[in-house]
Amino acid sequence: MVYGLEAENFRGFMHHIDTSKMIAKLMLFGSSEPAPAKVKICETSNLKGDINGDFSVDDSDAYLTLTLFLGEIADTELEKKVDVDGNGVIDFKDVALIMQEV
Ligand SMILES: [Ca+2]
Ligand SMILES: [Ca+2]
Repeated sequence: MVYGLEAENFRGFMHHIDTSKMIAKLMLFGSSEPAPAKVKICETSNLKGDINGDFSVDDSDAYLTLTLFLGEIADTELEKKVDVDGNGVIDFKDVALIMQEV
C-alpha cells in the first residue's frame, strides 16, 4: 500500500528490486521519467562510471545504472565499469558515487 506524492508509480505487485529502483529514481530525479532517458550505452570510454561514452560522469550515467544494471553481478567489462566501488555488485552505492561526480 502506498499513498502520497508519486504514489501512482507503485500500483499493483512490484518486485522489491523494482520498488528500490523507483524509489531511487524519485529521490535522484524527482520523477519517474527523468530527462536523460534518451542516453544510450557506449563502450568507447574507459572512464569509471561513464557508461554512455561521453567522457564525463553525470546524472545520465547514474540513470542508466539505475534502470539497466542495479542488482546485477558485475562480470562483464561494461558491468565492471558501472561497479564504481569495485565490490562486484552493481548497487545504490555505485549510483551515489556516480552522482557525486555531478
Ligand atoms: Ca557519461
Ligand atoms: Ca558496487
